[in-house]
Amino acid sequence: MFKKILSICLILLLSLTIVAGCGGKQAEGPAQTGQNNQTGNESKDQINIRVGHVLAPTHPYQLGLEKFAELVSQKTNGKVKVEVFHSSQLGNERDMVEGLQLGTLEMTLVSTAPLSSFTKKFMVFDLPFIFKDTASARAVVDGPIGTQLLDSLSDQGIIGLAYFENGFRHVTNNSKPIEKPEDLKGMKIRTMENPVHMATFKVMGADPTPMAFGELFTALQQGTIDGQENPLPIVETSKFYEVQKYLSLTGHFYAPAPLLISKSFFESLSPDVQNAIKEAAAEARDYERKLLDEMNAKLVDELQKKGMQINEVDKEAFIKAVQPVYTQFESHITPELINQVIEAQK
Ligand code: EAX
Repeated sequence: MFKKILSICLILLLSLTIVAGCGGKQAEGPAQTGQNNQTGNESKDQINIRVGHVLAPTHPYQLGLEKFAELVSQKTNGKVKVEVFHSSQLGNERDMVEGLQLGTLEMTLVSTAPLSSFTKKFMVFDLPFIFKDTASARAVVDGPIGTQLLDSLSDQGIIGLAYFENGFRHVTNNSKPIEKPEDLKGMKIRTMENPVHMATFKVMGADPTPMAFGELFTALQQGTIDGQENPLPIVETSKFYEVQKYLSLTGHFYAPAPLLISKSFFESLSPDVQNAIKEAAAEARDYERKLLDEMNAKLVDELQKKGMQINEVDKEAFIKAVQPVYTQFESHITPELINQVIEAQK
């Protein structure tokens, strides 16, 4: 009897020491990355940054971020390691932006459209046809207006580093070429989760269906939606040409893509590391845009070769049809900011 009690006590003691041993290690692992940085104690420790995005590993988002990682490592003599996660591995765009606020994620690259639910003024960039061409759009986002909007994210616990680019968005679908707004009548078109985007397709008679990017390919494949709208590099790298027949060059929205970092994380870094990150962001932005320009120069031909039927549209008819959207969102964006963006392109 005594022996039995003794062995039970011994087993209990043993398992208690094992449990105590495990408990210590877990706390250390993933959290350390952030925690270590958050405490600003960067002495000899490696600083690890995770940056997430939702697009394919062949898209300029990924290639631009890999360039960013390379530059940050160079500028910090290997002290800062940036790991890039593509294809929504770290969540959809909205999740990742919230992750920056909570400090559970260090960085993300997203289109501006999801930011309208964090700062309404960003909707000025979502207004249809507000930008006349790529050069004008880049000048506006890199100028005082774009900078002011990025800075406005600071109250939300987010720091905007630079504007990468997604680009001008075009409509694809499986039923017919879209030449004028009425052709969209009754079509179920996937949009980003953004009120201006949805209102724009609604006013043209379509049935806007907001959806996270990660669900889009399957929805097109299964035919739960008729079409979607994205820039050509996404139609190519996300293989939408496999599930969509018609591509109509509407160019209705220009999508800037800001590179964002968690404010609490950024402020835990030393000034030299902060500067390295800012410099690398600007250089990688230019690199990403150059890749997009090279891709866009040849994609109409390539997508045609891959079987897509591509058409130009009656742009004036589209611009006329979407004017009510400006009136609808003027109070949220302010007429002053809308005019500033238009004037800045003159
Ligand atoms: O920012 O969701 C979309 O259609 C966007 O183009 C994508 O999230 C990239």
